[in-house]
Amino acid sequence: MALQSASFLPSALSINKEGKSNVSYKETSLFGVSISHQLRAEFNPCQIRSKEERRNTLAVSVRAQTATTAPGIELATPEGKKTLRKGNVVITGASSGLGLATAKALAETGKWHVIMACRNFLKAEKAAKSVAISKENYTVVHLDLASLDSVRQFVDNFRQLGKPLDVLVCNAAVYLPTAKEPTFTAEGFELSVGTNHLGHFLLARLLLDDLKKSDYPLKRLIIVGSITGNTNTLAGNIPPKANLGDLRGLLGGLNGVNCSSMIDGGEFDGAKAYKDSKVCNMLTMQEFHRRYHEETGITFASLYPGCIATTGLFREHIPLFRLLFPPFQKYITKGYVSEEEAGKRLAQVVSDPSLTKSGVYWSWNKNSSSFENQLSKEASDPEKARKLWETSEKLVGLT
Ligand code: NDP
Ligand code: PMR
Repeated sequence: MALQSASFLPSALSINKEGKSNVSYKETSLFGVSISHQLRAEFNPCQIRSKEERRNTLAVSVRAQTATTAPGIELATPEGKKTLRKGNVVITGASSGLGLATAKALAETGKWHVIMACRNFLKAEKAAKSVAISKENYTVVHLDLASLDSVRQFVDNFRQLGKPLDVLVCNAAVYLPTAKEPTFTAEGFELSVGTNHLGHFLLARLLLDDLKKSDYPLKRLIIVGSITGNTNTLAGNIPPKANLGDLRGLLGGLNGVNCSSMIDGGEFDGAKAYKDSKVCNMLTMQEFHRRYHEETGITFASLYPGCIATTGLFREHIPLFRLLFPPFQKYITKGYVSEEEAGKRLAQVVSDPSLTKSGVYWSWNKNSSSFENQLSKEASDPEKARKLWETSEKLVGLT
């Protein structure tokens, strides 16, 4: 496929990195052209909420749930025919974009109950209503991946619902391409890697036990990856490129105080941090596969759903980027997919009985047919995956 071809970077596409001094302005780039713009005021309510406030939100969200007992795997119809019970799927970041479109695609089949794991309870409720997911097909449970306490609390709250876990989809992400300085999670990890990788790493590790217990025939753990983390593609060669190096920044805790906030130990770069986090997502999926597939029968998968250029992922980018990015992807790279189409693709990885192969990074061709894609050398390096796993375990307090 043309877009999956070998490394290629025309010099005209090179991106200049930031200027040094001005606090309210930074240099960034739009499609390879260097431009300046005023930074937005950074305000992240998740970061400033007190523990007390967070506990209250959790209490509210748990109260709003409808507890159900775990049904057996087969349900008898009035005619005595046995049918498969509804599957239960947890989707992180289901309040917008790909996560919401996937929740909708699965819920409307009537075969899935979607647990929307979201940091903003009201936004998630409104989002579910806006795409007409009916009440009996979803439950919102609070999850802020930028806080490991919240991840642990989510797992407790999920278990209190009394539903088995059949599929976990690690979808939520933040992308901070214009940030001049790093911001941090509750535990002090750089926000993009802390949220996209470490939060999901802890969540997936804790919920693995629940997946193991499920009696559902399709048990899956899916972590959303991306083309931009894969340097064996043109998109993955647009600077700044993903590169985890020897993980020295991660080993130091990504705190930006006595060590770098970047995994490779380099200077902070928000766009690179996102791409690095996607490499971590893809490596994590393969390490799960190596460690647990044979023993548990769980299918571990990652995917690149296409370029969904209209989602909230680009909310921190400059307005000009947000204006030009969708037509650029639609008419020039032809890599664009709508949220609806991308949602169907991820829903396919969740529920298609033919996509049972584990350890696969799925992509789709121009006819929207799925195929097993190749990961870059770094994103498929087993030694790096092992080191990432062991370091992440320590950071999230599992060892
Ligand atoms: P969106 O911004 O629309 O969705 C991201 C979701 O993540 C939102 O629901 C957001 O919540 C949630 N989220 C962010 N931070 C946290 C947190 N701390 N705790 C819990 N939830 C959080 O982006 P997309 O739908 O585009 O992104 C979904 C996935 O798809 C990501 O993994 C992304 O890397 C991947 N992807 C996207 C591509 C694209 O072209 N858009 C291409 C390839 C991969 P809230 O609504 O509260 O902000
Ligand atoms: Mg990219 C050739 C195809 C292609 C594809 C499929 C993408 C996907 N992009 C492609 C090409 C290019 N992009 C080219 C030629 C350029 C330079 C003009 C370019 C630029 C570009 C920028 C500045 N692209 C971007 C950005 C972003 O800020 C996005 C990003 O990297 O976010 C991390 C992005 C993306 N391009 C994509 C996809 C899917 C993204 C969103 C990234 C993601 O979610 O991983």
